[in-house]
Amino acid sequence: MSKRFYITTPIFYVNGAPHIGHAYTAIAADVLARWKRLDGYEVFFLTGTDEHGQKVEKAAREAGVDPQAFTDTVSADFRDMAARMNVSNDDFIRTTEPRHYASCTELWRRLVANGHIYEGFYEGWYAVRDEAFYGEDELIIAPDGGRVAPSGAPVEWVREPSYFFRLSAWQDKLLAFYAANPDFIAPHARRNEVLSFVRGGLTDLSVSRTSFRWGVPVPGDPAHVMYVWLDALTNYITAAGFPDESAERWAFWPADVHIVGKEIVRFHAVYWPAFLMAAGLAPPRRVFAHGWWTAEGEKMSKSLGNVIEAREVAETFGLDALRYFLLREVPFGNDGDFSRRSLITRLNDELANDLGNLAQRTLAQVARNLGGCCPARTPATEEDAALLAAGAALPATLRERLDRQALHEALEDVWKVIRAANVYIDRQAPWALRRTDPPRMAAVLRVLVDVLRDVATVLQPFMPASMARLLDQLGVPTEARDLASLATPLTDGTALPPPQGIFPRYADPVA
Ligand code: ME8
Repeated sequence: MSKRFYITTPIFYVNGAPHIGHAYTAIAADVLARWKRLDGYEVFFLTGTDEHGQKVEKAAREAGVDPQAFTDTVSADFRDMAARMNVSNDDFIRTTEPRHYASCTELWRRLVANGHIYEGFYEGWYAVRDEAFYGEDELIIAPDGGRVAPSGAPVEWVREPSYFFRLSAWQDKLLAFYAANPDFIAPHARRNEVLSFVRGGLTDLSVSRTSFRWGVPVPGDPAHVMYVWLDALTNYITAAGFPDESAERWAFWPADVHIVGKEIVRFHAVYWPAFLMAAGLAPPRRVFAHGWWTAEGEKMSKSLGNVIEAREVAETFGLDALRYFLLREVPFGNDGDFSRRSLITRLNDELANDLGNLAQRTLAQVARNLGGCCPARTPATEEDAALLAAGAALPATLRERLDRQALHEALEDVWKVIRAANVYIDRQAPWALRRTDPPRMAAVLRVLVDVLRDVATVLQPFMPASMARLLDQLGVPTEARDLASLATPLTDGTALPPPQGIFPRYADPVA
C-alpha cells in the first residue's frame, strides 16, 4: 500500500475576496490532509489561485489595475485566509507562475501530438461568471424573461476562431472509466448527474479564445490563449512537478482526491479525466463534491451585502469553533446554512460543555486530589473497559469515515465517546470517591485521562490548536501525538501542567 496521499482544493478565482465558502473547502481538505499525516502518510496538500480568464481580467479592469498587479493582491489575500484558517497546505499554486505556463504548454503539445485538438470556429453562448460554454438547449429563462445559464449567470453570444478538444470521442471511454472506478465521483447523487450528462452525448469543447489576452498563450499560435478551465485544471499536475515526470513530487500523481464544490463537478469529473487520458496521463482517483452554504437563509452575494468573512468569524468565536461548526453542522456533501445562532449553540453545548467541561472536571481533580500527577493504570472494571474500548476504537472508525470524506460522521463518532465519558464521570462520581475510596478515584480519573487522550488525538485534524493545548494538559509529549503512538500508554506519574479551559463559552451580546 502506498503511504502517499495527494489532496487538493479548487484553485480560487481572484475576481473577488475570499469568503466562508472558500474557507470551508480549504478547512475540509485540511482536516483530511492532517488526518493522513497523523496516520503516517506522506501528504501533499495543494491549494492556490486561478488567475486567468475573462472574469478576472474584467475584475482587474473594473478596479482600474493591471491584471498581474490585481491578481498579486487578491492571491495574497487568499493565501492569508488559508494561513489564518490554520490550513496546512504544502504548496500554494498561482496559475500566473512560470512553472504553470510550462506545464500547460506541454499538456497542450501532448494533446495536439495525440490528435485530440483541431482548429475551428466557435459560435455559441458563453457565461463569463461561470467561465463556461453552454448549448442553446441548456439555457433557462430568467425572472426578467431573458435567457441565462443554468447557474443564473448572464450569457453572451461568442463568435471567434478557436481550437477544439475532441470531447465527443470520449463518451464511451469516460463511461467505461466510471464503470471501472465506481468511487471516482462522490457523493452518489453527483455521480448520477455526471453519468446522465455523459450518457446524453458530448460535444467537442472549445479550448482557446482569441477575444482577450489574459491567459496562457497557445503554443505556436499566440493569437489564442488557452481556455481558462484547461489552464486551471492543469494546476493539479503542475504542482506535482509536471512536465518533469522524474520530479520527486510526481510520485504523488494521480491525486487521491480533488475536493470541490458541487457546481464544478463537470469540469473535474468529465473534462479533466478526458484531458489527462488524451495526454497519456493517469486521471485522479476521486472527485468529492461538497454542497453550498447560504448565510442566515440567504444566498450570499455582494449586492445583498451578506457575504460572510471567515476571518471575522474566527476572530469573534475562535478559529477552532468555526472549523468544528463548519464540519459538524452539515453532512459533508450536503448544502447548509451558516447561522450565528447555530454556531453559538454548538460552541457552548458541544465544545465548551461536552468536551471542555469533561476535560476541565477531570484535570482539575487530578490537579487538586492527586498533586497534578497522572494516576497509574489499574485493572479495569466492566464500565472502565467499555469506555476505554470505545476510545481505543476511534482511530479505526475515523479512518473508515475519513477515507469516504464523511467528516460529519467522524465527529459524531467522537462525540458518542465524549457523551459516554460524561455519563461515566457522573456515574462514577470521583469527587465522592475522594473520601470513600481514593484508589478507585485515581483509577477512574486515569480512565478519563486515557479516553481524553484518544479523543484529543483524533480531533487534532479538526481543531489543531485547541487539541494541542488539551494534549499539553494531558502530558502527551509532542512526538507522541500521532495515531501510532496511541499504542503506548501514558507514563504513570507524569506531572501534568495546571488545567486551563480550552473552549470559553460564548455569551452572546445581542441575545
Ligand atoms: O470555481 N459554499 O473558483 P471559485 C460552499 N477557479 N463552497 C463555496 C461557496 C459556498 N457558498 N462559494 C465558493 C472556481 N465555494 C474555479 C476553480 S479548480 C481547477 C478551478 C468554494 O473562486 C467551493 O469549493 O468560484 C467552490 O467549488 C469554489 O469555492 C469555487 O471557487
